[in-house]
Amino acid sequence: MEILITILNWFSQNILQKPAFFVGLLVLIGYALLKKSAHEVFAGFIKATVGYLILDVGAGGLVRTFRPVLAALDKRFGLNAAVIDPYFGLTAANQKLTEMGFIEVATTALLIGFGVNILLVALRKITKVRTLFITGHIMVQQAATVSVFVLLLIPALQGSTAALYVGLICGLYWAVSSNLTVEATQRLTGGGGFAIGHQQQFALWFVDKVAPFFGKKEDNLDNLKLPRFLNIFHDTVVASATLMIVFFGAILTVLGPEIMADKAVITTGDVYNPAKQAFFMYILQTSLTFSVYLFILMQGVRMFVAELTNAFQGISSKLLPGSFPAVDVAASYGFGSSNAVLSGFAFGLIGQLITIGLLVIFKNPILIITGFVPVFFDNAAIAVYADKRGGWRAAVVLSFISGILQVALGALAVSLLGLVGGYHGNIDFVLPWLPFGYVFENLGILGYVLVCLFFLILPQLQYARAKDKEKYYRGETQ
Ligand code: ASC
Repeated sequence: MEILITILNWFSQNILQKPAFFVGLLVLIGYALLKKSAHEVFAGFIKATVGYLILDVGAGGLVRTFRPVLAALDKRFGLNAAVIDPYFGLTAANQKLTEMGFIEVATTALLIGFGVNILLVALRKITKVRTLFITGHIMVQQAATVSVFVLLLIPALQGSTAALYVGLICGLYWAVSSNLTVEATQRLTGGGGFAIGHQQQFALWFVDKVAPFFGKKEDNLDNLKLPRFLNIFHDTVVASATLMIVFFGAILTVLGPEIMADKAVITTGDVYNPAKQAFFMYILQTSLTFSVYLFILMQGVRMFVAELTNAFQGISSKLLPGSFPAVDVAASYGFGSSNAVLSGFAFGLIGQLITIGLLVIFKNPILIITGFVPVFFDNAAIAVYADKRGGWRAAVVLSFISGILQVALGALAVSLLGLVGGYHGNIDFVLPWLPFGYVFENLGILGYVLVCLFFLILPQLQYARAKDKEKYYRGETQ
């Protein structure tokens, strides 16, 4: 017994609490199960582990660059600033979990959640769930954010089985939300055979339902003339750097050189040195440094995701033939109007900027900063799906509304969870997750149970509404 406990402790300390090795191990096991050759298993392990370590470098850099700005904003205006972006959100959630002493929960929950999803699909005759969520980097981010939601807001679940509760609800969310996107995605792609496993499944389901009320699908975005300069935003580095220059340019200009050079305020990270650099260049360098670390971080993500997806896909196709893989939302973009992605980004950004302006005018204690991932990927997807069903009006209105919600409800989420520097920000993580958070906070364990039941009921309703039950399982539109 003692030996067992020693082994478990070792495993927890060295693997579970070190996500890089945990993700590497998942890939190693996945590839071994798929009977890949030893050198492929080894290469997969290395790429997944190194990829995750690179992500850590990026995340550390973001924190270091952001801290001086956060300290100055707090000192000068009593403001907490948060970038609404899942990478900033992951960093903030992990900091919170570390403070709470639950950093290992998120990775364990990821594994449990994946298992729950597999089980729900295996029992699909009962559960009506057809989709397996295999987007690894998204699962890493969501497991961290959901851990904070569950453990912070329901202290009664903070015991030694914490990871079980978080894992169960993660698995339910992954399975059920992606299952909601089957029909909409099949309609969009003309039977592409996949569903969405990303960060806007509830929104896509909703958009697919309401878009037809806005107009005719024949009046689509292909007929809309967009300014040519928008094309530069197809490039992640250009887009994120531009956003950072705009936001940090404005913030640092308002803060001014004195406070950024004050060693009593800026206790960690780089302090501005007026003798060595013009303030304008310092602002530019700080803003661009965010893009550098985001780039590093995404590079790492790409490395481990490719391996994790292969491993997960292999496992699911062996274990669950006939199920739908739920994949990255970017897979849907090629099926929309050529203008849809950039229109969604542009109108979502306008919605975000207006709402941020209102937060500032009304002196909200939390300053929201636009992050690249939600404003681009969520709103692009919303426009793609909306345009397909209700034409350009639906795309414009719905991505604009999404931008407003991302900021307004994102600010509420930051204060509910007491996060510093960032929040997940994607549309599913304001709706439905913010209301879930309030339910957890007010009803405790009962709230947790109700949310789980809500998840379980959704696919049943979808199935009950399907006229042709065989088509439901084949994912054919009714
Ligand atoms: C996200 C996220 C990314 C992007 C990518 C889009 O939510 O974390 O890196 O969207 O998955 O293809």
